[in-house]
Amino acid sequence: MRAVRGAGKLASRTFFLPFQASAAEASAAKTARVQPPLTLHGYWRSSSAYRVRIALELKGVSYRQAFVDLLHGEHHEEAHRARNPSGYVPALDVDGTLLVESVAIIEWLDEAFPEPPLLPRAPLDRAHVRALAETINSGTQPLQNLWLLNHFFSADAAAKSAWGRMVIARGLTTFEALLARAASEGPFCSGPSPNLADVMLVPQIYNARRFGVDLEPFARIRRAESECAQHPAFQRAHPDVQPDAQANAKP
Ligand SMILES: N[C@@H](CCC(=O)N[C@@H](CS)C(=O)NCC(=O)O)C(=O)O
Repeated sequence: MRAVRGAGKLASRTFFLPFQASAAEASAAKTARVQPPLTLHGYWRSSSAYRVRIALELKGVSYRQAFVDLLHGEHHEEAHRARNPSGYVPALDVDGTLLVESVAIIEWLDEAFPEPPLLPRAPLDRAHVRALAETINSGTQPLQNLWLLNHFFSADAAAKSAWGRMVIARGLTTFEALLARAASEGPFCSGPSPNLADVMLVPQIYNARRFGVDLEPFARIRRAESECAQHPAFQRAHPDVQPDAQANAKP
């Protein structure tokens, strides 16, 4: 496992109180100074680690990355199982406390660093965004993760691909219908700024492209994704710009 300090590009950011700081600025600077050291154990192409990178970047908190190479099976090693008993990435080390499960990690981040919020204020809107998140988190990604694909389809690359395309298209069909139901004006999944729904969607679209899913039927999803693609936090979190990204990597 390799570790790169400051891979989040914000690690060296210095916070100074402006001469006449507003209450919000003062509180943001205070939060930044007392931030615990964070280390994200992940892998460039892991969609679950990608979610956490996006959330960290949206929050503007500094973090370092340590890499667990899934292609070489490093996630099965004892050292990684000690971090995450499931053997999955990501795990976030918060000053010695290990957090696992990307959605739990993102919700912790949202509570520890409230600005900008990743969930809407109104309870019904929160339930909607959480439903979008779960459509990906429990309804789509677990059906196409490496473990499941290797377990059921290891010898049959074509069947593996067809299965992946089917389950991802199914999940995105639900996601698109939920977006339509809320009739948000966007341009993000549920309003004018990105939130948990976008954090979950973008990595799943990355996987959809890897599996060759036809995205044409998903107009609302494509709109939100193209808005996210222009957002610096999403750009910094993209797999291709991570220090452990491998040229010519196989899926
Ligand atoms: N529900 C977990 C899923 C984690 C997960 O599936 N991680 C994948 C990468 S995206 C992994 O480590 N896969 C290794 C494997 O399947 O063997 C989370 O959200 O953190």
